[in-house]
Amino acid sequence: MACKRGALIVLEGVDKAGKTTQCKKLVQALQQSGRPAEMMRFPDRTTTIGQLISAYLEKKSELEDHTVHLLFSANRWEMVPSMKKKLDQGITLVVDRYAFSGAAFTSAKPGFCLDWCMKPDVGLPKPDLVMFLQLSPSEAALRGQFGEERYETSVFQRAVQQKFEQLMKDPSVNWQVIDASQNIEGVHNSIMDHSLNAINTAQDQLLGELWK
Ligand code: Z5A
Repeated sequence: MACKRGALIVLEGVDKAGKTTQCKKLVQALQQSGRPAEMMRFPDRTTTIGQLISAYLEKKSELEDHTVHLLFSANRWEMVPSMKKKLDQGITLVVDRYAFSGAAFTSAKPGFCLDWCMKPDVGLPKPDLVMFLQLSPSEAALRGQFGEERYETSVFQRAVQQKFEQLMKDPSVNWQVIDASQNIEGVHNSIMDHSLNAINTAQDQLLGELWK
């Protein structure tokens, strides 16, 4: 490593928990404090694979459930070379959803187990910090109706939440639960504290491999 590496920071959470809002605020705050930072999001709908996923989420196409699961994972793997390059350059990556969403969403479907769903993402760059934005379904409902996309129903979101709870029991991942019912500034302050700790710790450590 020529310089101290950046940290890989992931935000996960249920629908409308404020992930995108907080990723943007975090990147802005880090940049303003002189720390190089960039935002990424999964799915990344800009690539060829991402466009297949986007059409599926928008219900413009149908894909077999295993197939779309593997496409979500491939969409992460295709970004790994550029992620590693940026982290090596000292850039902190703030990521809106990652492999945990992949495993939680597919394993909430009938006939899938969490173990199988995690397999395609084993070995991805391991986040230095994963913050789960916790918000009750009633509080999420106050933030507006569900959209038109696939998966945006309260029954499915409850099943996804349970899968996230199972994933959070894994001590090999640095999970932090954030109370997302606070106002936007309050949530941001908690996220900033955890992120600064992770950035300081990560700079002297090698990047790990997820679930290995
Ligand atoms: N998916 C999958 O199946 N497999 C995978 O591997 C991956 C994803 C990676 C992608 O959706 C879908 O793909 C997603 C999971 C699945 N399906 N679902 N559901 P996406 O990433 O394109 O969009 P999203 O993640 O569903 O966005 P979201 O959850 O709806 O929103 P959010 O990012 O958590 O929240 P937000 O956009 O920042 O805020 C929502 C609203 O709340 C907005 O009006 C804000 O102004 C407001 N807000 C935010 N924070 C607050 C606070 N603190 N107080 C009050 N109001 C607030």
